[in-house]
Amino acid sequence: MKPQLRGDYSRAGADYVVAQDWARYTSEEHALYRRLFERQSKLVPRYACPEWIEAISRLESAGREIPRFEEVSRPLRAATGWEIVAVPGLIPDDAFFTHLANRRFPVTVWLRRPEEFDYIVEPDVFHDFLGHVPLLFDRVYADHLHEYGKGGLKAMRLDAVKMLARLYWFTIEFGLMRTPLGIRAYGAGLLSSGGELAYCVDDARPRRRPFDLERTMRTEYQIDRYQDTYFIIDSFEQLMRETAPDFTPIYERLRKLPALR
Ligand code: HBI
Ligand code: FE
Repeated sequence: MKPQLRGDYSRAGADYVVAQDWARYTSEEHALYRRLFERQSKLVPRYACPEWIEAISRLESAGREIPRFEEVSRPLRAATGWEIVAVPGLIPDDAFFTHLANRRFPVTVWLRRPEEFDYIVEPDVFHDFLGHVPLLFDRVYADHLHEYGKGGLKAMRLDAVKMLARLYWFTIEFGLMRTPLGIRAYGAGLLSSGGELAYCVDDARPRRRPFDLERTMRTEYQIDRYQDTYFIIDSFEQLMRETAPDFTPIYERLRKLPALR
């Protein structure tokens, strides 16, 4: 792993799973989590997709304190067969994809520091939990992410992870959805962001393109600022349908083409 990663990887097994050790969170950390949640709560009624809003309403304790993963895994298993596993932070692609391919979503155990309230580069428990986990209660999204995990393992064999990672970035992390209420966010990087959640919907500057599989795979992204380009899906069914084909010939074709912005 890259040495600058923050988490404690010394206790992680080969699958990078650790114990959440919930009792170790301090009351300051729970309070910081609650403040992060409260800020997002003011934004999501206007900017989050309906599936996310529906799911979060079922997780009543989600905003009070840092959640106990096991307590959320129980209803999640019943709903879509997914569960949460605790990890020290970013993990290698093969471990990440293997978890997804087995309906296990890796959630980082640690919480950002107070001075990172507005912005953090590495995913923390707030991003991973609040951004990703609620949508795993949605049957179609849940099935899609399972397929993505299997596709990731295949992309590794085909040396195409970079292209697949762009698809992930512009959908699962920064995706927009057209709804009867207007454009809404379903990407976890948006749902967990204090600034970009309104920006991605309201601001005139970014490009907003209809979802285009090959274009997402060719589009470069920035990890340290708001996106220049967002892709809009019509529904999770559309995302599922358009990502269903075998990517092998697509990768072969696209790897010879220049990247887009
Ligand atoms: N690890 N914990 C964690 N979370 C991620 O989102 C993640 C990861 N490792 C690799 C990875 N994402 C990406 O390389 C893939 O989605 C492409
Ligand atoms: Fe994420």
